[in-house]
Amino acid sequence: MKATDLPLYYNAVDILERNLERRSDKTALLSAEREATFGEVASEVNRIGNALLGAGIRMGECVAILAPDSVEWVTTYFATIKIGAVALSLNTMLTTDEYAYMLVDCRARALIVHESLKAKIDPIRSKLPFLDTIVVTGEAASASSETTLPAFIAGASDQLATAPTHRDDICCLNYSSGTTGEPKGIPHAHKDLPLTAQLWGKNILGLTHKDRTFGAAKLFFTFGTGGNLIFPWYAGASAVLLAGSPRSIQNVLETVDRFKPTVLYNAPTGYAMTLATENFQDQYDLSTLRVCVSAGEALPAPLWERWKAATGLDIIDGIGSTENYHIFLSNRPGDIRPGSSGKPFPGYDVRLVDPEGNEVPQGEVGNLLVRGESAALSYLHLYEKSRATFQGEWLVTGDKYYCDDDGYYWHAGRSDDMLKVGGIWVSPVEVESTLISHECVLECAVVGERDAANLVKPLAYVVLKDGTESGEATCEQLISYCVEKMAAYKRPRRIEIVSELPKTATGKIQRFKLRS
Ligand code: 3UK
Repeated sequence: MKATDLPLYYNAVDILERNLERRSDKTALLSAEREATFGEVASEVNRIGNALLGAGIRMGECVAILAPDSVEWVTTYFATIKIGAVALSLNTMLTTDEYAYMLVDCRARALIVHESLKAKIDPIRSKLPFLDTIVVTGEAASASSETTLPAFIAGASDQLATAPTHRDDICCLNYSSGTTGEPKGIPHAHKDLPLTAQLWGKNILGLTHKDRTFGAAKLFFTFGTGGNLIFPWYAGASAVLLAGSPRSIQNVLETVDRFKPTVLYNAPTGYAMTLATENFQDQYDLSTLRVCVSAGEALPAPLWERWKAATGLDIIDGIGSTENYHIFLSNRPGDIRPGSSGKPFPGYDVRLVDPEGNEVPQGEVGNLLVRGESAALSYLHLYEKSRATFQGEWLVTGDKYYCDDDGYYWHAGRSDDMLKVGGIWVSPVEVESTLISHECVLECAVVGERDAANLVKPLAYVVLKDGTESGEATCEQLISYCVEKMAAYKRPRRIEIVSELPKTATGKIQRFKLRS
């Protein structure tokens, strides 16, 4: 499938509405809180869409969603897309400052926020001149003085015409962490949703209307939005949503046991954590699963083998990125090389090049470039970074790879210092600036350290100020300090107190020395 196979004027609400003719009464979403059929979702989408129009939201303007995975997340998302506005999916684990940056950067005009996350937005409301509509969702929302979702859509019609969007118009925006601070806004077009659904969801994963997907990857990541919403619906399948934390492996296993999905998405850590749960196969019924998917960071071969031995299930590891919307290099059912990211598949081409841009010899490590029609065209408001990443047809992934003699691609690290921890970006620079703001820290450097499952976790080398106690208590205190100041997943899992850091003659910290 090519982008030009889609109508010139195309709106991605099609992913939902294509199911109305034949499957209106089929359950589209399942969750502990609520279930909804395609018909019910579509009618709620129309009501929210009308309410957003009533609030003055125009085509191209941003509507932010900050909520746990839920039916309301999904209805708000598609309502925004249907009226031609841009759905901003916000990571629920960030800090107030990060939300301020994003909401200002994209000039969000409306925000749908869950009651449990509202406190993170309250302190910055006066700094958001464009944000004039805030709608609160959740059980207790009615007790607050804010507009609740039911109040917002009260009286709104369930009939709504689709905005005449071009297939290249932007429909959604996600922010991805940068090396040195500002998150990068990544805008995707309407066309990118059906394209990735067809190219990977249908052609590689083989999704059909008989499937039921579940992702420990949250909807606010495109790994989750694509894998656990867009792709199943494109194929007429249902999706299972989990509002709770996927970090609790019990939550994930209980959800599988209860809602019986056929496809499970997770990051490598999720599989490692499950395997570390004693007798998980006896406690939870996983027999409905036909295949598992791993992405976010490389899945080590031993983990693949242990999962296969414990469950009989294959894990399809594929590398994707927010810039490409989803997976662009992948293993596939019946053709898996454990430990590798598989092979390119129709719709995407890859190249491995040296720093000068020349193809590297077979078997050697090179920088991975990818070409495909689902790639974003630039970052929002970041001219220099955009030029470095989006080079004409080719996108610079920042990953190092080599290709074995049989054509399978193997991840060989990043070309920047960024870490993928539990499938989510952690910037060592950000963790370092947090640590350095602590009164006891003189200098520090953060690198990735491999744990028992061979997955990367942040490790901080810290030089303390004179007179500071260098015991375990200080390390614990520094870790708690990080949890207070940043999203908890960014905290160093271990702190090593050292008397000095290795440096170049010009005083630059030599991270590579610390890594070895
Ligand atoms: C790394 C992998 C080795 C790699 C994502 C699937 O992770 C996703 O998007 P992000 O923008 O990060 C992209 C970067 O993460 N990575 C992802 N998957 C793998 N490295 N093996 C893998 N299987 O560094 C890549 O450049 O957060 C993954 C689908 C949608 C996504 N957004």
